[in-house]
Amino acid sequence: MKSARRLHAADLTTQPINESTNQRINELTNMQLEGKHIVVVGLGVTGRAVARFAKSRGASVCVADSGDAGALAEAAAEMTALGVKTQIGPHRTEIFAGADLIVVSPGVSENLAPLRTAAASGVPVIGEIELACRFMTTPMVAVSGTNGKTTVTSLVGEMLRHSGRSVFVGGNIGDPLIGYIQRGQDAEIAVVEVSSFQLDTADRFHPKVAVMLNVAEDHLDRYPDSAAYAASKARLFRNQEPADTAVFNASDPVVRAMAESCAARRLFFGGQEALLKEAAGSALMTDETLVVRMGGAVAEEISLAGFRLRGRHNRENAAAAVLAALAAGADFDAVRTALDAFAGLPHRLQWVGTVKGVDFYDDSKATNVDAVKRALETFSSPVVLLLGGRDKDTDLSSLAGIAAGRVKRAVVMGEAAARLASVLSPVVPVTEAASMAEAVNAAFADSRPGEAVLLSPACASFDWYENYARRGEDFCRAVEAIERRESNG
Ligand code: UMA
Repeated sequence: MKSARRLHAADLTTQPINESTNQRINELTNMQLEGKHIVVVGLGVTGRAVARFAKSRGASVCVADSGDAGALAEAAAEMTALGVKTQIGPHRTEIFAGADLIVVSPGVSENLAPLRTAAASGVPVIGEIELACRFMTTPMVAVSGTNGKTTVTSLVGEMLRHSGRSVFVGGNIGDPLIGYIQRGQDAEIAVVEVSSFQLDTADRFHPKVAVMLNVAEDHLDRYPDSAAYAASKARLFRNQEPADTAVFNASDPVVRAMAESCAARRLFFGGQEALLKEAAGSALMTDETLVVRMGGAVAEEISLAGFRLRGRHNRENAAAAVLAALAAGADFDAVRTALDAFAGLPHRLQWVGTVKGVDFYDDSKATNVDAVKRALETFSSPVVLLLGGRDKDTDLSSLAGIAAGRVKRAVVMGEAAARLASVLSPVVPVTEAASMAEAVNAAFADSRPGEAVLLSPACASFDWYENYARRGEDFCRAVEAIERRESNG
């Protein structure tokens, strides 16, 4: 387990790509991919989109993936049909050595030994976002943070659409930016969700509006400590200028520290008026409203009475989205309409059914401790909590304090089951389950009418599933099986 240390301002500055490497990238990306040899790492959503793009620009492309050939057969066949080579199996140094450019997927660490060797010999190693932003002409709103990114990205997109703008919504949300470029960049504005992994390999990424929602402990299997993770997030603002806008969560100390060194116009949201006073614009949250002030204008009130998402964290998401959308040209009426119309997203504290008075919620996207805390805070009734998966080396100990008084039983599963059981058993009864169906059945057996069963795993899904969505779907299937059983019996 890694210890978190305090964040220092120096942590928030990262080294730029040096000038000679940058020149090489420019030569390649000034529409001159033709005839060049590009190696793409990862045959997932990103790698395939990069390969299609590079191939369409006349490059010779090879995609390397260290995964299992059987699981990747379909993706590999698509590439072969396009004339793209694939190299499945452990990454081999010689594959990378002959490249003119290497483009890594977000899930691939640029610190892999063969990539470091290639970089040391002068081959540029960049991420998909970096490649994309060399071609991007559409102005961007970029949203990052540990939790809430997809909700806010979607909300901003809706607010701009309701304002009559044509919008591309993509990035880490699932539709890579490079795919949008290949399709011809036909939107007036792009709203892009960006992860720390994507920011790590992006140097020239320059959003007109950048939003940082929160920074909590996550991804410590990829970063040496929490400060390194926060430094990676802070890269979101590094190319912003005074004509740009940055939106910060005033209640989050790590996010506030990022604002100190940001050159853009700074907008803040939060629940404490005192923290918003110095801002160029702000959204003050109360239980039922947002009081929005942009520049010297008179404050405008936005009611949250019709906003259907639960919890304080979702009011924060609404506030962030409102500021970002207004900064990107949305109007107040459209913002209000979008907030009222927004029904939430799958696998994010999503109600999936009620059986014999027990409510079931799928929060499979809660892949870190902070997200579980946010979810539990929205319940006033006792909760049976289902959690577990791959724990990403994060500190799980604070779950005990979060669960105490809120959780009546924890059902643990997956690779982290034993760690979770040792953390939680001093405060709540714990059951260990060997499958999702077993976990859901155990939870239901211990629940009474008026209570809730919540899947909010605090861990990644990759021990048992392809991704968090598949895990959420498995949870929903188990709930449906109980529904059928109970209605028949
Ligand atoms: N692989 C290698 N070598 C390695 C590691 C992985 O070859 O060292 C291969 C794997 O075998 C696999 C492929 O890389 O076949 C997967 O690449 P990837 O993990 O980058 O996945 P993509 O399908 O390209 O999806 C990525 C994002 N995934 C991650 O960041 C882990 C998706 O975010 C994103 O939607 C998509 O690009 C489009 O931008 C997912 C996510 O969990 C939802 N993101 C994290 C989060 O939100 O917390 C950051």
